[in-house]
Amino acid sequence: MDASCLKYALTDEERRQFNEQGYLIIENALSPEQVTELTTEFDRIYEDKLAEGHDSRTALFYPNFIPDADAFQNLVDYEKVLPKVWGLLGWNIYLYHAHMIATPPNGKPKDNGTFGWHQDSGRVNVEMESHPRPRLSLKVAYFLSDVSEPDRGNFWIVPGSHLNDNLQMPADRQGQPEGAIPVCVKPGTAVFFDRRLWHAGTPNWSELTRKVLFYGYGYRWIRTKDDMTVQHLWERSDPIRRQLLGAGVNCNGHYSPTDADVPLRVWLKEHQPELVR
Ligand SMILES: O=C(O)CCC(=O)C(=O)O
Repeated sequence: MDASCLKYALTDEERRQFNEQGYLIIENALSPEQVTELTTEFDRIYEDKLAEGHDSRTALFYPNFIPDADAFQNLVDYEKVLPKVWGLLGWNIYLYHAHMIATPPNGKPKDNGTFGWHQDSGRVNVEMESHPRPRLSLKVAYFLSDVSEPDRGNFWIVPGSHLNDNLQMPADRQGQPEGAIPVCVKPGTAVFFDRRLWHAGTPNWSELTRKVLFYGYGYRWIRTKDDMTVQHLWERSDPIRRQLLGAGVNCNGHYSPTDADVPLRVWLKEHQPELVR
C-alpha cells in the first residue's frame, strides 16, 4: 500500500455522514477507463451466464467474482476506497463476501409493489441480542452503469434507518416505507453502506441494464458469506491485499491477531497510528 492513499483517508464529514445516515457516496471513485475495463469483464461474465441459460429478463446475482479478473482484484485494496473502509471499521478486516449484480430491463409495466427491503447478514439479525444491532460489516457498491435517474433498477435505501431493528412496511404491500429513496448515481460512483441500513434491489423499468459490483468488508472473525475461492491469489498479492483476501497464520489469529495476521495494522502503526488500538 502506498502512503499516497492517505489523501483519500476518511474525513470527519464522511464519518459523520456514514455514522448518522448509514451510507456515503463517493462520486468519480473510478475513472472512465476503470469503468470501461471493469464493464468489459462484467459483460464477459454476464454473456457467459446468458449462454449457459440465465433468463435475460431476470437479475443475475453472481457471487465470488473476485478470482475472475485482475481488475476485480485491484479493487479489493483500492487506494481511493480502502482507507475509508479501515477508517470506519479499523484494521482487523477482510473481504468476507463479494457479488456482482446485473439487472436487465424486466420488460414489464411499472408497478407500485413494495420492494424486498432487508438488512444484510441474515441470521445475525435474529441471533445477536443487542439494540441497536451491531454494525459488523459494510459494503462498497461500485456502479458501472448510469443509474442517475430512477426506474433503472436503482439501489434503494432508507437513510438513517441503520439503527432501527424493524422497518414499517406499507400495510397493503403497495409503495415503499417512509423515507425511502433511490440512489441515483453516475457510472464510477462508489456507495458505502452499513450492513444494517435498510435497503433493496429493485426492478428495472428502463432500457439500460444495471451493472454493479458489491464488495463486503467485515471483521476477520466473521465467516465468509460466499465461497470466496481466492486462496490461490495470496501468493501474488502484497501483504495487505493478502490479509483482505483472508490469509492469516491460524484461526486464533482471527480473534487475537499477531502482526503476521494483520499487515494492515503494521502499516497503520507507521502511517495512521491514531487508528491503532
Ligand atoms: O441489487 C441491489 O441494488 C441490492 C443489493 C443488495 O441488497 C445487497 O447487496 O445486499
